[in-house]
Amino acid sequence: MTGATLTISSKNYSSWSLRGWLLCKMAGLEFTEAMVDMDSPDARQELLLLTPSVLVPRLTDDTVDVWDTLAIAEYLYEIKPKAGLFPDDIGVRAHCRAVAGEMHSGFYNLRSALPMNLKAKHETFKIFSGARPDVERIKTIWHECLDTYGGPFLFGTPTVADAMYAPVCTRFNTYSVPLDDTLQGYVDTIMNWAPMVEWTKGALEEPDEIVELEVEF
Ligand SMILES: N[C@@H](CCC(=O)N[C@@H](CS)C(=O)NCC(=O)O)C(=O)O
Repeated sequence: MTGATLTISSKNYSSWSLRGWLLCKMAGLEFTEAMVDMDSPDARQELLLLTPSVLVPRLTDDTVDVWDTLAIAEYLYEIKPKAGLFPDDIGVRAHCRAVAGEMHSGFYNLRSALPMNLKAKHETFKIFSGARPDVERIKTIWHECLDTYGGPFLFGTPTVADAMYAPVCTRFNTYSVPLDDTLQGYVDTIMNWAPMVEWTKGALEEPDEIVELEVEF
């Protein structure tokens, strides 16, 4: 097979698919989407079995196979160095990697208590006490970045960090998490960002009720 293919699952529910897809868009990669068909267990199984981790996203670029979101980010940064996926300055780049890594390796309580669901809207939602420190830590990270680099994205222009936190923006919207003006401004920036608008449109067009995915992602 030639060219790049990104294997993803539900646009409504799969936060890791969203991250991988945003990264490919930000890199300016020409790629084909391979959707895991949630209505067909056989097709889903077949596609997922192609992915060593049995998880999505998975990027296949000619003979190169990458199946972890952070690894996809680093691969895209290497093949598209001018796309700005990471900041130019080495210190700022390290900060960006730390912020992106913190999302990649943590926030389990937030991810399980507030699953991504772009179609849903809860006007009032009591956040499980275990997830509250995650919410507060994310608010702190965002404030530090926006104050230091001046916004509108975490590091000024879109970087890997924004792709990592974009699903959190959708969750804060879905579950009406109270935010101050600065943080709400950041959430609005992400939700109105062209690739995010494109992804959201796809999510809203998906069939309803993929019940087994009403859990963490
Ligand atoms: N650490 C992995 C996490 C990937 C992950 O958990 N993906 C979920 C979807 S959001 C998945 O593939 N779940 C299995 C399934 O859909 O059956 C990464 O960075 O890519």
